[in-house]
Amino acid sequence: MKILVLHGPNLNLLGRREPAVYGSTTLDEINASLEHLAAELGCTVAFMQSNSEGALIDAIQECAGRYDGIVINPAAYTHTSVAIRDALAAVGLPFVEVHLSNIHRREEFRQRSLTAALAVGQICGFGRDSYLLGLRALFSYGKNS
Ligand code: CA2
Repeated sequence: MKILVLHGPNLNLLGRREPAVYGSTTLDEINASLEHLAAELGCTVAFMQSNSEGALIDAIQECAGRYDGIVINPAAYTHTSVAIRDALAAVGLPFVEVHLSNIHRREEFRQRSLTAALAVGQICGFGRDSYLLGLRALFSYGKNS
């Protein structure tokens, strides 16, 4: 099973800014943990981060025929991007939406996700573990379907 992990805008700053909100773990450290877990599960993971909506959409479209599923943190685009939602719908692959913070206990504008209704599920509020739980969940969903 091949899974793409997509990180949205500003997540490249993780561990370097706003540690009180997003923790002190860097994106490279999150990716390394995911690599480790993927090896344990017996699947492969690839990673992509972009601050650009169009680049994220291109990456989602390019998943067709290459990946079996997507773990995505669309970051701020979660709350705004009909285009990312449409790309996820068009590619038709199972995906899990993850967030470091619990978006449901934050500002009202963060509580709405345009993508979650298309996802297999959403995991939020567990920091780095949201990604690890997301990978585990997508892997077992894929194995059982
Ligand atoms: O909790 C999450 O994972 C979010 O997707 C993170 C987004 C935010 O817009 C969503 O509402 C929830 C923000 C990512 C920005 O990450 C930063 C990391 C360090 C410093 C500044 C921003």
